[in-house]
Amino acid sequence: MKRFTGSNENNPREHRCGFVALIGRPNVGKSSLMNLFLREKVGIVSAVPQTTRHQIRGVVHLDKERAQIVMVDTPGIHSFRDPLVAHLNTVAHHSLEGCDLALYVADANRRVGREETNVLKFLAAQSLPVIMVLNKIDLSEKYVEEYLEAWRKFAGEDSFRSRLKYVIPFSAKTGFHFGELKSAIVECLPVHPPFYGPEAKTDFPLPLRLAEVLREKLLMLLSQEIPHALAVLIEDIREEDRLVRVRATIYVRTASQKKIVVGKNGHVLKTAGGQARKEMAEIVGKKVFLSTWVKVLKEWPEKIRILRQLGYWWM
Ligand SMILES: Nc1nc2c(ncn2[C@@H]2O[C@H](COP(=O)(O)OP(=O)(O)OP(=O)(O)O)[C@@H](O)[C@H]2O)c(=O)[nH]1
Ligand SMILES: [Mg+2]
Repeated sequence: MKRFTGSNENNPREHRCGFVALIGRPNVGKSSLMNLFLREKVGIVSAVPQTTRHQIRGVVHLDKERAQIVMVDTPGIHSFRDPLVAHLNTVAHHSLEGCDLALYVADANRRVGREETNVLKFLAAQSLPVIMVLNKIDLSEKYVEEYLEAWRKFAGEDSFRSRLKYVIPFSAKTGFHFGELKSAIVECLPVHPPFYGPEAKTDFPLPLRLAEVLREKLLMLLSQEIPHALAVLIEDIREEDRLVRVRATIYVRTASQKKIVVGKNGHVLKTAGGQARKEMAEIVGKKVFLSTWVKVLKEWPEKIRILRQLGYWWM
């Protein structure tokens, strides 16, 4: 492992700034890592894979280090195939365009499997410098060596030396090696003035951000088979003097899924709605009145129109 030299020690007047893509398999902790850097929850986090469905940019202002990191969170790269998943993979792949650095995030607790190998091969075919972040080190560091070997095998020994800038055991949960990762990222960024003003946090549009908050609360309450079938669309946001009215439609694929999402006597929907309302209020800075509607639309993941409305499709 290489030495961490810290940001702009050599020339304190220089400012560094660049785009950093978070790339990895689903569920390894990419959004958790970004939220830790932003000190705010911008991307939603859950225990089920395929939580992130958008490319989300978050701006990390590091005044002391004279740097600005623009982090680009991406959906985890999958092997599974359907139009939504194909789209998620496309988002992840396109996220590297225009980036200065890739953070390859892996779960140090899990063996390098087939999906991981796909991610490694994809990264190996690029030319960006890479920092390997071996996350969830608070749980164990069992497979650290295996990941290093896998990089050598799939990206080649030369690239291991030239492109892999750092390997950092990390924990997005405890913040272990946060300072080291921060310094390593800054060191890899080009000298450039800030892209964003001091107030900027994210360019993730408000309706999508609010939709994600409600989807996260539902993911937290629901069982494993629902997540892929679930989508949230914010139909309307109306600002009044003292409150903001938000109208949301929750899409599911079958009537039985609707039953689960609504819950007995509406319990699931009420609980998720209540939790989402509080978090939405923090985002909009006003009290939120949230109304929700659950709609069954079997083929929503195949309907380009719906995917477009949901912000999952931009072509
Ligand atoms: N123990 C532990 N859990 C973590 C850590 N980082 C993330 N997690 C958990 O791992 C799960 C997945 O985290 P996410 O941040 O949603 O993962 P992701 O890579 O963004 O997942 P996708 O959006 O599905 O690609 C959540 O339950 C997190 O709380 C960590 O460092 N340690
Ligand atoms: Mg995510």
